[in-house]
Amino acid sequence: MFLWGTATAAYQIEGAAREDGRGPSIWDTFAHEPGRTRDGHTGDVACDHYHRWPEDVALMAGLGVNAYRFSIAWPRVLPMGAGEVNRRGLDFYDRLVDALLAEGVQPVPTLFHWDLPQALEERGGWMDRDVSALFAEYAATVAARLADRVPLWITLNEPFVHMAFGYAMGVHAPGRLLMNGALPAAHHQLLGHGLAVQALRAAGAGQVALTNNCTPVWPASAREEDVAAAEAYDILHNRLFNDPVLLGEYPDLSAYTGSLDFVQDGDLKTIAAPLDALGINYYNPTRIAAPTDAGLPFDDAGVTGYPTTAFGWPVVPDGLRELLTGLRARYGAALPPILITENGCSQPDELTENGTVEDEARVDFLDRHIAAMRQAMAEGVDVRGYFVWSLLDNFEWAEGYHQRFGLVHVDFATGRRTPKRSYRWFKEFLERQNP
Ligand code: PNW
Repeated sequence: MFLWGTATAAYQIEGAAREDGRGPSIWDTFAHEPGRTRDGHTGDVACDHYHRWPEDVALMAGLGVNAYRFSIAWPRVLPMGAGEVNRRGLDFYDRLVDALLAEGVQPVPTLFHWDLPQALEERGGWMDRDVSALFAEYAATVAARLADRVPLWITLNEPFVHMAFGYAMGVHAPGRLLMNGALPAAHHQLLGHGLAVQALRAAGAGQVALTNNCTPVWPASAREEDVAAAEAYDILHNRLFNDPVLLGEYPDLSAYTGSLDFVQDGDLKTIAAPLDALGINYYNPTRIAAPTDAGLPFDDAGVTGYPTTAFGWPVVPDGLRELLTGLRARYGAALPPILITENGCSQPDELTENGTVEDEARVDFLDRHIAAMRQAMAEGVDVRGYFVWSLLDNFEWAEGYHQRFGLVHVDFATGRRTPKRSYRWFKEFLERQNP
């Protein structure tokens, strides 16, 4: 069965940040620091999904999806990151899983979507190697409760974005500005992934995947310097996270570091544990030029000549086909089946006076990206699922509530949900698919 779904993440939708024993996460801390998010927005309430989840499950049932990708908040399950388990946190996801299954919607939980327990940040966050093992313990705790009903698990969401935005550039939690010094945060996430795969398998968790955010990298010109810079960027964004998992080795990281002393014997074997699927989040390609200063080995030259989303991201559906066929060409038989675990766009999405949201641009975006995915499948790429980001308008990290990605409009003052035109379009699209 091809999985057609929607995706969300805990901190972006749940709210109830201090309820039922949930501990603080690095995103609570970060969003409450002045100047970190647009207009000081936080996820304290967000979509209030923690209370309104029955309505959200009903929205998915009405949409006709057969899968839902959500994330589990580590600090709800283990308020201090490790040690004492908060039963009420697990109870929430247990109820959600049962409600989804009752509607014929397969739950696809992601164990880490950037909301690290604050207590673990105090010991260094993902810069601390021991956090990898603690992540696997957390995975085991969740699986012990849910593995009997959850057939497919995702360990991490986008370790690249978490490393780059959270640890290198400081624009996401935990707000560190380590630049190239952030590489251990990549390795320890990957090691945590590998250890979590072992823990999930031991708990009888069924299928296990990892989600990477990947981008086709275009050199700004055919000049040798631009081509070399594009290669360096491809290594950082894509290959740093795909090669160790699929091939058991790191790409050449000499443009970023002189030493991989944080990699210990046996780590790569752990990281390369066989996967049942690779999750790919696709938003846009990246155009790269030679660096103009001595800092990084590349410059972002910007993709021009395409329409853009409200975020300013270029809309390039064929980039998805290019990405998927490129992965197949690079990894060959080592590439597991692929799930598109996120694809979508932000749009202004104003609620009109008659209570509708006419988001034609999103309909067009989704239609063309699904066509591009199918083109890649026709060219031999084994894709098993597609999840729209997102079910709901939600807390878009540093952008707060200013970027709307949902098929369903959310009025953040009241929590009121209004399905957009794209929701009706996707519903009709799903009705046309073979069962
Ligand atoms: C993803 N980029 O993040 C995340 O998984 C979601 O939580 C998020 O809401 C969604 O995409 C939309 O942003 C990304 O700059 C953040 O390349 C940044 C980038 C890509 C994905």
